[in-house]
Amino acid sequence: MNSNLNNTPTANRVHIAFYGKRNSGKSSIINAITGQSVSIVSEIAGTTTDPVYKPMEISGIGPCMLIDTAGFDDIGELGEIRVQKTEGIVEKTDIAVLLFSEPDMEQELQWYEQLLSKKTPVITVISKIDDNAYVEELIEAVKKNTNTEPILVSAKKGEGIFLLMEALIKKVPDDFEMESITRDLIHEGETVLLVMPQDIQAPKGRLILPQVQVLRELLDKKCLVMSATTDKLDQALACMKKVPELIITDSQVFKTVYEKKPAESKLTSFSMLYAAYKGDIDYYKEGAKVIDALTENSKVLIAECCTHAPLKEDIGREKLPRMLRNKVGQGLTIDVVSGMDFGTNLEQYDLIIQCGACMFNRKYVMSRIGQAKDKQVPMSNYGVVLAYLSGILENVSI
Ligand SMILES: Nc1nc2c(ncn2[C@@H]2O[C@H](COP(=O)(O)OP(=O)(O)O)[C@@H](O)[C@H]2O)c(=O)[nH]1
Ligand SMILES: [Mg+2]
Repeated sequence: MNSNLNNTPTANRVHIAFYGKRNSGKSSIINAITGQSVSIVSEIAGTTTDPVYKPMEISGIGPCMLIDTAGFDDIGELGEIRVQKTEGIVEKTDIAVLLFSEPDMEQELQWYEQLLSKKTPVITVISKIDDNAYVEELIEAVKKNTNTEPILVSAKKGEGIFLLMEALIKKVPDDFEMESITRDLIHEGETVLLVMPQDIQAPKGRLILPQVQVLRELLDKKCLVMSATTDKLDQALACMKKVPELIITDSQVFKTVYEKKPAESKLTSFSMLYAAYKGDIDYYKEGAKVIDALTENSKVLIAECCTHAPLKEDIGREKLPRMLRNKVGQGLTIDVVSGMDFGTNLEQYDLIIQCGACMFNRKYVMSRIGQAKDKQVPMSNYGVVLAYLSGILENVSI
């Protein structure tokens, strides 16, 4: 993942994934779109093994991420693993391109249903039309079974690629460009104070992604921005001619900042803003309140996205568990999962606490929330829980 200022972060790109049987021509279409050999094309079925990610810019869409998957008809032990990986991709697909290349389309239609159940827009494609004896038959069957108008493509001859791009542009979800991270909390010409302790957790020599993105957005909004570490908070406030309209703080020092802030200043945290930007803030708030009802017999799942080597005072592995156990009792069971792993038996938990998910896209986080809701498990988020445990959730602007 890149948090370079020049690059659009992966999580903010429209994720477009290609699904189809082995050899249906997925890699060839991606290559035709990107105009370069991103994925290895081969007549040997199963050439694309792990999903291949290609970041690119499509005019009309903006920054996107093309994802080439292994065929969903893959066989054998390894094949099964590849199909599982493809299933994982479904969770983060914003737009799916589903290829049909032969009359037996039972699997294609199963994947179509699965994508629809995730509310993912699907573009159907009939591939290899320059050398496909079943084109007419396929058009009829796809129309009948999916109620979509398939796009006819020959990657070899470059036919239909432009139509496919047009279809992609039309399918970009309306809510994709979440208007802004700071939403209506701040406007042009207003003053914001950012409290950003650069402690042991902070990467050397740079800011973390949420800080970079918020700062950039505030500059785009033409706000006046002052930044300070926690120990310089008093000085920062003292040197401002009028109090800042908004203070955005690192959650770890929420309480300190709340106690020191001018009454007129609204207060929020980077992680609360992200919780709302990436997830369902109302569900998270409800989830945090469940903490009061936890007992030593309860089970909590902490889900973090980064697979970083945990540092001392790691929030997910040390700080939150300690705060929770201090409140509930030392016997409280807390499991921690990281990366794409989200646990399969969610129903055993009384509460799930998700990290800020700065590396994942909104679609993926919403899919996790959907799973929790399906199993009726309350879910919250690091920033929201920290605000709740500090006793100031109701005083946070969001
Ligand atoms: N005739 C023809 N062959 C194609 C076309 N697209 C792909 N192929 C061939 O079909 C085979 C599989 O293509 P590939 O893109 O690797 O399929 P994937 O397994 O779905 O990624 C290769 O031999 C390609 O050259 C097409 O539009 N027309
Ligand atoms: Mg391939």
